[in-house]
Amino acid sequence: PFLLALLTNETFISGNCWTTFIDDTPSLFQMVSSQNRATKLLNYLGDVAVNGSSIKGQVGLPKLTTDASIPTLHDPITGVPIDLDTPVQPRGWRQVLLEVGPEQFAKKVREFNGTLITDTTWRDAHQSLLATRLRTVDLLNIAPTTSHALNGAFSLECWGGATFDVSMRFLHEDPWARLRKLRELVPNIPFQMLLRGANGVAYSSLPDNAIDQFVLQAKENGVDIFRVFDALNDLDQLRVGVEAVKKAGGVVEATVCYSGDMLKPGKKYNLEYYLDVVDKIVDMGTHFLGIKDMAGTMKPRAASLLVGSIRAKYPNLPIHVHTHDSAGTGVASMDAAAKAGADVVDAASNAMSGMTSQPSISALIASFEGDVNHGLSESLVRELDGYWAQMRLLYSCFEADLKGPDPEVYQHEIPGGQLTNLIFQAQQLGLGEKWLLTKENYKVANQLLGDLVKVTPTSKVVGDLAQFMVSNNLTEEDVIKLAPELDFPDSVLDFMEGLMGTPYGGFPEPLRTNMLGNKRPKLDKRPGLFLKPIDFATVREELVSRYGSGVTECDIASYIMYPKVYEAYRKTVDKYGDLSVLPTRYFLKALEIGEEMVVDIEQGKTLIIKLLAIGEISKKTGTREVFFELNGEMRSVTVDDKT
Ligand code: 3PY
Ligand code: ZN
Repeated sequence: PFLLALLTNETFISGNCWTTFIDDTPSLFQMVSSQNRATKLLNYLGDVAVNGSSIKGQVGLPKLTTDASIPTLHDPITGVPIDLDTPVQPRGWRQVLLEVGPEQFAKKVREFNGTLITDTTWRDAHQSLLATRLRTVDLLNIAPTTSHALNGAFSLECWGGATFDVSMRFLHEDPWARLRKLRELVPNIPFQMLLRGANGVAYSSLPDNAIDQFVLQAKENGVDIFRVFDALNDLDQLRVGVEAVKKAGGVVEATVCYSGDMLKPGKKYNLEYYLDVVDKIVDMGTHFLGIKDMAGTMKPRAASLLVGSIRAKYPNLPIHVHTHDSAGTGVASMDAAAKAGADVVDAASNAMSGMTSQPSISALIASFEGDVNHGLSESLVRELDGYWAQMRLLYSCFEADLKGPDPEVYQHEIPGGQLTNLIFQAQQLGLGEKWLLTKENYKVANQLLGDLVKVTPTSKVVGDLAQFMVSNNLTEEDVIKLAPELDFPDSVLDFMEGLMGTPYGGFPEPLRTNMLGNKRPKLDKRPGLFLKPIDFATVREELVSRYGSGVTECDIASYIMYPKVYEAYRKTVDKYGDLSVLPTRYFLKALEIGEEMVVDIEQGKTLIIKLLAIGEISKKTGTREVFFELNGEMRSVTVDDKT
């Protein structure tokens, strides 16, 4: 391509060039790079045309077959259409944060007369309903509208949790680029991320300096507020994340995870337990206290009791409550939390709410009406929602197809995102009838492991053990008796070794000893104390030698968090280029013969691509030639036929 660009360059053809010609003509390289990008994209589209989409978890095709329309917002008072190019008035909470810093920001939120709302649509809602598959392009398309419509929101939860892993692993996107691009379009609303304490956004602990470096990059690339939790409420593990956020200058929301139903007599995790954890979190120092009800088992009366008790003890502590609507009581619980003194509660855009996701913003606003100020406009929230209704159709192929609330969550205590995942896996494996058994065994596995606080990664441990029991036909007694011989899933052994911290009340014995045998050691302190600190210079050198000098601190953070996933992601980018620019329906579905699509691969560089024909399979190579028209010119790519 470089030679072609050179040979068609007018200055070069005219002979009017001298030795600095190449240096003086950077457009030559831009042209080559655009051509390379276009060819790579055709490789992807050709592959989908021949083999169909290979995105993991996709069942069927998107139901939305047109571009999603972006709703026009109207001024709630005058009804006049809002011009998105005019700055949002009045200012949002992010300007407050930037002006006064985290401490005063927290104080001002505490002083707000009412309860603010965090919109989780861009993170937890799609993690819990659509297997975390929402792509950057669909967030960017609605970001300017969101910036106006939700100007009064406390925050947009938009990063961290499973989104980091999934965007690289399954969507072939750079999570950091997502964050930066969204940040540019939303300057007024604080961005919030979910950090799994000493596990970062991974599934077990990393060296402390890896967490520090990751959090610093997250802060510098656009995250304002860090909800930091530890899946076992292990304070030593939590502290690693909290200290990293403090050092990076972010807003700390150290969080207590709420598991089960504390109102049930005899529960291990009762009010006294939670209040003790809260005391320790307060001692640690935090700007906000997070309460994370990841399964949606915090009934309204429990929300009142827990939030009310903390409020009474700590009148100045800002409290932020998170829930899931799995049992159908999410709105009632958040309403109760607000009335008991919570400063912020979580909800999601209506079309992305309910069931395993967060409760609906509009329903929450309706239940606040007349009692609780919240700072949002009901009509703007509704207008914005039109977009998300279309997204549910676009991402229909990742739906777990839940039909209604599952009050059984009070028994099995499966977190929202995991519940969707397990149902989906059971359907995929044709194990519909085994789903009931999986739920049963989840309870059994939880008891075997000592009744854990269940959230990533411990919820995965319990889920993996439950599935292991189902697929090997094991009872509780079998697991206990056969523990020394069984080949348990890695996650279970990681947990038993102590790589996720220490559970409240200690590890279950003798099961721990029997499971680990002499295969694994038993850590008696937090894992970070045993892990060798990362030597960043060496990691940088290694990545530069593989990927060139453009390696950034964000690349280093991605690689440390998920080395194999990062390597695979780089390989895909090398083959197909930056796929994040491709409209979702073409990412997931083949073009029809004769169908034309438009894609902006970079600013000012638009490709018009038409699929012309798919050639016969070559018996010798097993490949097909796929013919396109690219900006009016015929192009073809050769694709392996894997069908
Ligand atoms: C995550 O860690 O990804 C969660 O959403 C936990 O609830
Ligand atoms: Zn959640």
